[in-house]
Amino acid sequence: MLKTFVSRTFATSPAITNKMAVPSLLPAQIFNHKNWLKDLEHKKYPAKQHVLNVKQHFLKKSSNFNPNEVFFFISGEHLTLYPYCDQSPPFRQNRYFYYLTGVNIPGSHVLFNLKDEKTTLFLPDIDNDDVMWSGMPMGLKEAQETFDVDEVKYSKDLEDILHNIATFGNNTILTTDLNAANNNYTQYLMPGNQDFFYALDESRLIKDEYELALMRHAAQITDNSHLATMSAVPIEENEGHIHAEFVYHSIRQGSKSQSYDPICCSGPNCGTLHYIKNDETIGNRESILIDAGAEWSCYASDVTRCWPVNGKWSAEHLEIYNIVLEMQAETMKLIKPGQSWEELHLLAHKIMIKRFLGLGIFENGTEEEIYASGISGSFFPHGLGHLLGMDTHDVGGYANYDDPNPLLKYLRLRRPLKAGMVVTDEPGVYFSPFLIEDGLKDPKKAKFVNQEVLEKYWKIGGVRIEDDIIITNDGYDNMTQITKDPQEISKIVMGGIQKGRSYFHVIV
Ligand SMILES: [Mn+2]
Repeated sequence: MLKTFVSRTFATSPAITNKMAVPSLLPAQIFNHKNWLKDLEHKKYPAKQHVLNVKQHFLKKSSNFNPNEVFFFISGEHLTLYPYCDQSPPFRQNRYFYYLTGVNIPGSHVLFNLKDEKTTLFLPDIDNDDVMWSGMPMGLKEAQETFDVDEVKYSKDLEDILHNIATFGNNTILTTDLNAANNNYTQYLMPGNQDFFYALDESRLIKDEYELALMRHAAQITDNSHLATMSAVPIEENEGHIHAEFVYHSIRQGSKSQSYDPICCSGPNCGTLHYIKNDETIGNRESILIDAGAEWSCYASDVTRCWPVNGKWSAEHLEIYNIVLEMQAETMKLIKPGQSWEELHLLAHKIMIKRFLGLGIFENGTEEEIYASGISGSFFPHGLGHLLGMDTHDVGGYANYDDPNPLLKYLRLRRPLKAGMVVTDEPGVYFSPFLIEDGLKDPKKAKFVNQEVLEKYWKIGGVRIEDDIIITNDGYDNMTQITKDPQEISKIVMGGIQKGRSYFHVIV
């Protein structure tokens, strides 16, 4: 029997056997299915190295403290309840806490002594009610074996320990902020120190091999989920079905959380950058855009693909798709340490302008004049890409949302590339009435736009292509393997359509 990737088939149905001739696009045939997690077996999340990274960056920056009198303290997230309700929102660990511990247990804390470089993890006290409802939590011995920390204690010891540190000499206990998770200890803590934030963010900026393996695994789940979604058009009548398909396949692969709310749009909705309504009927619209990424062990992936609903690209859709593909390919080629990200972002604008002149959407000016007018920002309003890590828009990019250059305003990464960073390369071209009409109000911009030609493109909404890229010592490594070749995409979509609705497991 065909070992099918779309595993929700009715394997015994004779109808399926008849359809065996359809070329099956199993991920194993497309992706190099290396098991990245295998490399991590018998290794701990490198929390100790992480806390030492933070210390090193902190000492380089901070001259206000005697390092022998400084402690770092961060509380992980607690489980909170919805108001007037005994249920809690999905648990999402504090990323700074996770970076220093690798611990995903609600109600934990970490303390680091810069002088002796000792890390102490505090687990939540055992609560009999919790044990009844949720089972026995991890104990001290198991935690010591599991996590890369020097010592594990229960939280009941924390008050005395912090009190002793804070009342001795000139000690300072730095924390990020005062919040619900650390409000029992606020009197001992100094929040908001900018050097501490700087040290945390600079450390998180550069990913080590362990973190990269987690991210590669997340990217692999995402590749498979995009492939599944792209090949199941017969059961995707509504944008919500696309959303459901992606999440279903992510969970089947062990990823219970998405890195962010999936953006699943059709037709003109593809022009809304963070469209998350995901609830309209696709009907006879021609374009799909899905921006979705599975999360693995608190590490994110973030990938966007577009496809034609019936598998056949309309001329306009393919024209725009190829422009975005070129914007991505040309910028990606130049990715290496030392490269200015602003320069790549602006290069993507220049490519778009050149191709828009070719299509006749832009007219009445040279590439330089049109670039200088800023009108390209109405069609490519967001940044070329952002840092990716535990957060989808990861720390350390130092965006300048007040930049007087409107083309750079929304660029979330404003520093030269460095080996060990992970970035997304995600150019896009959109036909959003809101953005374009706003641009057309300015006659200095409007004169370059042929509105009659523009008419043909509204139906597409937009195209974005987004991959997850590791900056290496001499270039880059693209973690994203799901195809972006328009012909291959066509084949995958049509392969799914040929299988017909009955091929898929769908109850309603
Ligand atoms: Mn992104």
